[in-house]
Amino acid sequence: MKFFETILNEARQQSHVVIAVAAAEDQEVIEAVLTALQQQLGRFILYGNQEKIKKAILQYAPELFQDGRVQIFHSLSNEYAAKAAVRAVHLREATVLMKGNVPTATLLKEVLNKEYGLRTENLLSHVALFDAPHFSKPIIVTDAAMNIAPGLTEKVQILQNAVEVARGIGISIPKVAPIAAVEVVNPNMQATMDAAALTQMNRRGQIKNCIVDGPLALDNAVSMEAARHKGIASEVAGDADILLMPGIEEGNILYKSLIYFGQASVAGLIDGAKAPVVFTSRSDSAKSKLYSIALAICAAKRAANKRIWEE
Ligand code: COD
Repeated sequence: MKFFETILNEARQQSHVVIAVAAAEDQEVIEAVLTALQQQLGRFILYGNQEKIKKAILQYAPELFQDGRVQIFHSLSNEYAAKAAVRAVHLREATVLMKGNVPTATLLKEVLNKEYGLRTENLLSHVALFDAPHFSKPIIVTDAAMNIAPGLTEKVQILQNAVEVARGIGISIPKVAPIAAVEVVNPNMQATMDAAALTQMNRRGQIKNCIVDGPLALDNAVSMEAARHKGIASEVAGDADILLMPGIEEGNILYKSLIYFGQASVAGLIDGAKAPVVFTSRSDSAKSKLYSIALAICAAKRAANKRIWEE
């Protein structure tokens, strides 16, 4: 996992970043937080059942109680923990939010809260970065967890969020493949129509900082041999950095296939909000949770730099 090591190194340089964890009293979440602290990644505010959190920390790494990089705030329930963690980011007490032991929809509803949430004028979307020893390069899949059935307008923003994340980890002009079942436009297949429109929007400068070409089927997006076999002449075919999936079902299935069949490691976050949200499934390994924290720290740094340029 060479690429994830690079991201960990990059994130280590942002030691001032504060991560608010919503419902931290989960063994895997605590393990990820403690590993992150041991790896010198940021500082943490943990919301949830104080007694359980303390017990878990004392069990795994009692020395971390002393160094002041972790604070605990008691919450009566996981819902309150989600609210409190979101509020902390809203009030800029923290710069990254992390999902702990709380259902996805509960946390997302808090993030979207109009009064104290983390909404911006952008669409929020899920971005997952995968790497595996046999991959020739890391690959981003979006959106596997937030937007259920995006239309063209939403796909533009999902794509742009993924491009921002890619640029945050050093892929300056990412190649984007809008994925469909086939690589030709078929008016009966909406994914191919959207892919063609996105490609043209990119050519006309409506979608910037990336090269978009589609529709592409999964094989000719990631395999040069498959692309050549189909006679596809494209800068993206066989070399995509970002796979834009047609909907949440396809995105989620690809996400889990890469982990379970492809032995890939993943780092996941929600982008487009006021702050990146570390977003992993319960089934993701502690390593994946660590990589997700590192990826979110890199995204927070890029967002901060962008704000400075824009102000
Ligand atoms: N970005 C920005 N604003 C949004 C977004 C978004 N992606 N989604 C909804 N909003 C805004 C709307 O404009 C509206 O103002 C408000 O939020 C509520 O919108 P609803 O009523 O459409 O949304 P909710 O609250 O019913 O649902 C939003 C969820 C994100 C919870 C919903 O889309 C969802 O359940 N997504 C799938 C999550 C999931 O189960 N993932 C599983 C894999 S881990």
